[in-house]
Amino acid sequence: MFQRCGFADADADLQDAGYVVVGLPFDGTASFRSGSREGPDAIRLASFNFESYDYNYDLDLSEIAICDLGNMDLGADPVYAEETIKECIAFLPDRAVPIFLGGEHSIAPPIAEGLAQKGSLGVLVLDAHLDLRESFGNTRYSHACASRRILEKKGIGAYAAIGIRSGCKEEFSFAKEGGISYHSSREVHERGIEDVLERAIEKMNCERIYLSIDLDAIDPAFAPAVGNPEPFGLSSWDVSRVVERVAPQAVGMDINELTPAYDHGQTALLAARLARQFIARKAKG
Ligand SMILES: [Mn+2]
Repeated sequence: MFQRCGFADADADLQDAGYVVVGLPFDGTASFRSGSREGPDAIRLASFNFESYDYNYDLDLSEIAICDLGNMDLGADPVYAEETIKECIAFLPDRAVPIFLGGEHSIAPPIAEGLAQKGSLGVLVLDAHLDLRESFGNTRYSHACASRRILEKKGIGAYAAIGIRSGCKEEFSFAKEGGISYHSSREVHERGIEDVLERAIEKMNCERIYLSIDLDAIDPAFAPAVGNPEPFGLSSWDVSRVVERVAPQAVGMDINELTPAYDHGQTALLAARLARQFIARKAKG
């Protein structure tokens, strides 16, 4: 009789919630394929494909207090979007672990800034791209500058990127000169995700981690519907392993860059499954 909406099993009110889902439908700086503003609702729709019971952790997501606040009205101006996202972080109760559904990757810097105000924060980024440009397309707020902006935020005590396989020469020089920790997808392919992940986390050496998943970190074979697809990426298993390892100490996560118009559903399904795994793993403790 009534159409389902919101993320599956997210039927709690904000004041009771341990987890809060927020849609950030912003794609104002998209540089190749736009449409990630449709991402949050595509992930929500895909989330209904899955059982509420997660056999990996032997718990039922319908018994976990999850709230879906819906989508923020972010418009198309990146400055406005950044300010609005910061207001959202300040508004969220500390008790609720946020899961942000993008939207393009430029949603991550204001989230990291807001969460860093609540305590020193390490940011772990999964991405094909270094995103270390000073500016791109005439704006410093571009999704191609996301990691550069994250690194500039106050309270970011540590940073690492995994899945890297694209950037301009200046970005790689900037990373090298600044001692910025990044791991290529080739490294993951050759040494395995466990080894790379442990090295990255050990070097970060921090208690509070924010996990930002740009879906283009994953190989286009598994996640084709992204703004800037790059072959030779991580597998779905690699990313699942990252979620499993990081969730217990994570203070939040985002999944960004899903462009549903280029999907046959598999990218949205993977995004939804990763979000559900994050919640289940964290709830397991
Ligand atoms: Mn990227």
